[in-house]
Amino acid sequence: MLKLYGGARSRASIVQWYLEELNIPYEFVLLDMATGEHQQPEYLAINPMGKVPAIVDGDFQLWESGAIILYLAEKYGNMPNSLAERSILNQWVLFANSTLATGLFVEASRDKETPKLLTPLNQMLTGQPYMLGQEFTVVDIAVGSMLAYATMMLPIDFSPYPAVVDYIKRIKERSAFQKTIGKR
Ligand SMILES: N[C@@H](CCC(=O)N[C@@H](CS)C(=O)NCC(=O)O)C(=O)O
Repeated sequence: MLKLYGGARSRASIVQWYLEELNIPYEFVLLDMATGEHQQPEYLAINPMGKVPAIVDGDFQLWESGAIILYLAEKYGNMPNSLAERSILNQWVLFANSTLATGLFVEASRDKETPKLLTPLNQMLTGQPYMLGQEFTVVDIAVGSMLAYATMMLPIDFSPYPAVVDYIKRIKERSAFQKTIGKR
């Protein structure tokens, strides 16, 4: 069975959310990060960076949440066949974990970056329920988790972006989200 390594409150919840969405059996290996279990040789053999999440799927080991959800989409989800369409999925997952995460979570640049990022997202989400259109995809795991975390953790006023607000509400209503990130 696939093993997901994470801490009690960590980005492992993003991967766990997607595993629940895909209905994949998994074992959650809870590391005691307070005592540094993620820095012990046993875990460093899985992720030498000493960060969570990581997965072990049979003989295969993988870390970085974005890489893991793209792997799961590839293996169990519904990845498109064309290079162009797959690249768009990669684009959004990388955007979520780099540009969007940095823009929202780095306090020094938050005020400048938030309108630049949320205005186009609001435009995109006006008239479509999910990031790529009518279907929930791995992109919603990446972008949706980042936006949902932002509402839970950051003093950002989302009211100028009503389509983003509706989107986050839609994301938070999903039962797989409630079982994972929403449990925080
Ligand atoms: N970009 C990485 C970030 C991983 C990360 O920083 N994880 C945190 C927990 S949310 C961690 O393991 N921190 C432990 C440490 O830095 O010692 C990902 O998305 O997987």
